[in-house]
Amino acid sequence: MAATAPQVAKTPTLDVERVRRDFPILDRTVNGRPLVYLDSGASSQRPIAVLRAVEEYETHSHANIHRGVHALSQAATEAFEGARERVRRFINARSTKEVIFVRGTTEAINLVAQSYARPRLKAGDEIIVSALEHHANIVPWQMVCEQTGATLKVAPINTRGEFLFEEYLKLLSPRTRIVAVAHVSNALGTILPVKKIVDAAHAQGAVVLVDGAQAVPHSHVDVRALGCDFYAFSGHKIYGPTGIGVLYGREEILQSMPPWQGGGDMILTVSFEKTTYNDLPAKFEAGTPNISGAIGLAAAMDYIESLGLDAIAAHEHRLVDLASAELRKIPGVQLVGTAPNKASIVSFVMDGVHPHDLGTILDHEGVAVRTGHHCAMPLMTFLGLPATVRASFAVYNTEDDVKSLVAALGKAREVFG
Ligand code: C6P
Repeated sequence: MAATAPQVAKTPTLDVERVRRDFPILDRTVNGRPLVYLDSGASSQRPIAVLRAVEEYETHSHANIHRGVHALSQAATEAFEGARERVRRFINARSTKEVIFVRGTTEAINLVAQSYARPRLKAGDEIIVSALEHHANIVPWQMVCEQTGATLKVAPINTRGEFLFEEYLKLLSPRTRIVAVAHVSNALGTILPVKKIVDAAHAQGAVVLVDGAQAVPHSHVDVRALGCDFYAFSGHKIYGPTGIGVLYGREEILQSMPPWQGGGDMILTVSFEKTTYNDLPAKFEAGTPNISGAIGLAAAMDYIESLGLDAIAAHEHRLVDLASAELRKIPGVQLVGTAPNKASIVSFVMDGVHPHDLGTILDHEGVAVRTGHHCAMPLMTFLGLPATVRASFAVYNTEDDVKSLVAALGKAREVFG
């Protein structure tokens, strides 16, 4: 019998040059140099498909939704609700009732803090966050603790930026009511073991919110497979518009929560004696929403899936590995955050040069990076650093972008001696 050929796993590939043609902004120059955009962790650029979808809607179909019997209002409502269904499929939620449109990750987390946590928590209850959280996943919980007397606990990390799962388990107890963790750290790129974190929290009866702002652009997110109770993300980091984001919540939990904001669309009936509230998801969407934002977000999801999330992830991993290897070769440069399991982000510092000065020099060379504490001041304090330089990669970045970053750092080394 002929031997069967060994199965070789096929790495999905991307035609990056073709992808780059979808992003007109990448053709521009900055300070006389071709733009090298390495700040997609802050906000990614939008492909023509998203720009067109928004323009098309604004030009030809705009009206307010859920309100008019006229054709335009119905078309706008259909497009908006179609976008909700698109999001549902993207994250594999059970129902569109579980997809709440919000302004972004920050608003999603505040909604959960004020509508889920505030009415339930009391002195003696505990909320656990990790040590690497963005301020958006710290401050809303601190506010709830002030309002209710609950206590905030911090699950530690090590100096490589890895989440210490065993230490987290020690913090969990029947007092734990909420666990709120990032899926991917915005400052270091660490991928957290979210499924394990969720399972352990559920075993103690706690609910889990996952801040997925830095995860959705880089990997398949399946909220049902993760088993999380809430999942939050922003449109503008996933090639969509600003001012739109998503809160996923498990239906039975969302049903049990009171509305967060009051106004139009979230009501069924209003009288001065008694107001009744609309069903999900409208209950959490008071007022006119960002209609074109939702439509743009849906177009971004179509775009990403047309390229393939596996191909995107594999491409970005190659760039992170290349950048990490090249930066390690530069004298005086230290990588910050060296967890083996990382997504799309390389943070670093250079001896004797403040990250802001480095960022300015890189900008002169056309290289856009983010410098600072990355809205993660407690993480910076833990690492003993005021700030880092962060290069964050997206589907349109290339090996040449990494070379430009390295060359610009060489210039900085010359300037600072
Ligand atoms: N991080 C960054 O450069 P908003 O601003 O609501 O869209 O997202 C807030 C947020 C929440 N969680 C994480 C993990 C994030 O990365 C962000 C936004 C940007 O890292 C801007 S500070």
